[in-house]
Amino acid sequence: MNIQEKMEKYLGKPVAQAENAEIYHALLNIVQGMAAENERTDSKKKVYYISAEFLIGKLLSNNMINLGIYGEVKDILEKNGKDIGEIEEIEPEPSLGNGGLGRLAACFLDSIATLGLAGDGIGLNYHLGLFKQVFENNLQKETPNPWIEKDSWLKKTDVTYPVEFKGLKVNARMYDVEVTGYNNKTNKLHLFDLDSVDDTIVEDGIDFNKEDIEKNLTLFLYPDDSDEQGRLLRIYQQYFMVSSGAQLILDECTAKGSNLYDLPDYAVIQINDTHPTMVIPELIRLLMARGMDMDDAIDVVSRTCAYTNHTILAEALEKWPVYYLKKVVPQLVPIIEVLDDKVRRKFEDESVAIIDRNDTVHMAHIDIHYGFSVNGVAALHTEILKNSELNNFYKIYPEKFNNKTNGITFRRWLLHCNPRLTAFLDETIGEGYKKDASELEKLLQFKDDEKVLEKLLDIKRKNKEALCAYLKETQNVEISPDTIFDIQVKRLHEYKRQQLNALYIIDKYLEIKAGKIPAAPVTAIFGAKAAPAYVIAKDIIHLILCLQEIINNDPEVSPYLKVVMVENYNVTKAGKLIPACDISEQISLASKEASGTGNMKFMLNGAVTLGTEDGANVEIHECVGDDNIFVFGASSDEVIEHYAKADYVAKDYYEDNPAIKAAVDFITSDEMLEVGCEENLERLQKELINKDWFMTLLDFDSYKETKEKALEAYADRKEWAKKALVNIAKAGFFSSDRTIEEYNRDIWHL
Ligand code: 26Q
Repeated sequence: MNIQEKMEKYLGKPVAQAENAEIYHALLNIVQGMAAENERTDSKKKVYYISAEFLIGKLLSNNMINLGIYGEVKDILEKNGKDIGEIEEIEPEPSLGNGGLGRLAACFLDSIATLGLAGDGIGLNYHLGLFKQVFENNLQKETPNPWIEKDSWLKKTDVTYPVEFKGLKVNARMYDVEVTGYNNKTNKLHLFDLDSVDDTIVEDGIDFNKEDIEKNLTLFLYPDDSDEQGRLLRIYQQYFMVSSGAQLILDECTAKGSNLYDLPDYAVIQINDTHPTMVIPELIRLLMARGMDMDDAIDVVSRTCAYTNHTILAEALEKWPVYYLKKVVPQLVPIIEVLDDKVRRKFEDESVAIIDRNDTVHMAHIDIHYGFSVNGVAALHTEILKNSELNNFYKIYPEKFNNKTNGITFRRWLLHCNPRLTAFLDETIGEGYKKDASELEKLLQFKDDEKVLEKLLDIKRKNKEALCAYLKETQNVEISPDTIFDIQVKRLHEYKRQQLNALYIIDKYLEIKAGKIPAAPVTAIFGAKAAPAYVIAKDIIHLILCLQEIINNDPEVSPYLKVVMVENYNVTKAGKLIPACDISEQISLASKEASGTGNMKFMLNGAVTLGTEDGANVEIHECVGDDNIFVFGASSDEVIEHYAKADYVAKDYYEDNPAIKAAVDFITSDEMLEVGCEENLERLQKELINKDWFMTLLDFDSYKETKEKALEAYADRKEWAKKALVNIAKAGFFSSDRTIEEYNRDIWHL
């Protein structure tokens, strides 16, 4: 049966007569069938990528691309008067992650399957993804974000495991999502869930009531904030995930013939940040329950587990009071105490202890002592871990530390999101780059080819027009493709410095009002969710929304400058924004962004980076050279020194620099107060003047100067097209296929 026949068999009618929703369900069903037929047969050793987040995004089109049927389906739909874009709209987006870390896990699953490696994901089946963001009165409001329908990518399995908490025993059920490889076999993402979760309750802050936990356990994904509320439920979630995952791993390995003493020959567990760290004591506990000595169990587990660190922000490193663990998982506490005791016997240094003097468990310390590998996610980040943040551990275990610079899957972030560029690359350099991303460098030979450069500009133009139409339809904003699209999309966090971009916009607004007309009109586009309890982050969103209202409605200014805050930024919207970008804003305070992966997506789609020497920006800079990136700001060494000496005083910059003063003062001007809330704006202004922990004002001049250079450079269209070409050509290094090959070569050894 061909695909059209399969569709019509499922539909019971011709494609032309079916509704979009019916077609979506038909395709879902067909794709699931094809994916299942392609299932990988297990090899002896397998990697388990365990993560509290898998930000997989919509799956239909990506799976069709990977199965090689996307073009055919698109044609069938077209012939029957249907549009694949409209079918894609029907699929709800599973937002099972906060941002970079969760999206990285999704890209990795794609690459593991594409490279034909045996590797499955283990995570949680949240019923509500990260909240849906709506704007009201220029403020962010959070609303529930359900995604599970009767018919979805989730397949209920018969696999269940008992999970025991203090005073409560539950059953975990495994659901599987198929992970298709590009022209290759299908792996699995295992998501554990409770059968008893109640989707109708949307409340936070539960107590120890058994029923509460049974109804709530997998209901929510926790936003990456430092909110105290609900932290206990997070421990419940984490333990539920790792206990089910550990039981699955032991079952699969024993079924393949492991006697458990040889577990490392059968399994390697990659721990995605500290969220799954309890898998270490839990595995030790389960091995002991199966008759192993504690020392043997510790040794086996230590040779099975590897840890990835994704942050150096102290406030994001997970620490749990022993008292919390005693309340939820008392069975792990004696094990963690032994692990701590062994560390304390070996090392006098208090800073490497697992349980500190305040009876708090440092989760990362468990991973480092009792895992065999510790990796950072970009070269600079790994160096900072080794030389400062984790230096005391590096001195003990230099051989454990290694770098794995992040990557992105080109199937989603090029083939799917940018079909125009993909088709052009196919024609120009052949299709080899789809399996070997380094072949993108073939494009370099066309660096001076006028036709190629024109074509790249033409593709960008069309992508910008498509984005204009999309924003008009979804948000009723009008922007022009004749302006420079300057885009900053990522989670809202002070260290990522959306406020620096906003201060630049205010400065520009004030210049235009004073009669200084810019040479090139700019559209500044933002997209960002702030964690609900992160007050200053929400104030920054408020600032941007107020600027949007003031600037876009000012006839003197809006011909030259517009601001768009895209509502509910998510994976789907990223796919529409990134191909339309001219300037990619990557402006975190140097040393603070572990890697960034948005930076790579923009580069691959021919945007030019305006960025600090932070995270993977440093490697992007090395790849494209000085002429094809705009770099500004204090270096990470300078920043680290400022922190060490505590010598950065924001107020000095505010008082000594008239442009900074004017921009910061504007935050509470009459114009702003007319559209905004005094409380929020004043709080943000005070924060910038009196604290500015992420040194926004320090980099303001350098940012402004460099951004002006980028905007000027844009005017020379041919030179700009060359920059875009070099960025695309050099993006091969940032394929997650390369990253996964390195994980396998250095850590997993599959
Ligand atoms: C912790 C405790 C309680 C509740 C939530 C959390 C929590 C949840 C998510 C803490 C952190 C996260 C996510 C972190 C994250 O996304 N880090 C990003 O990881 C990317 C992939 O490596 C990097 O590219 C980014 O630089 C890094 O910020």
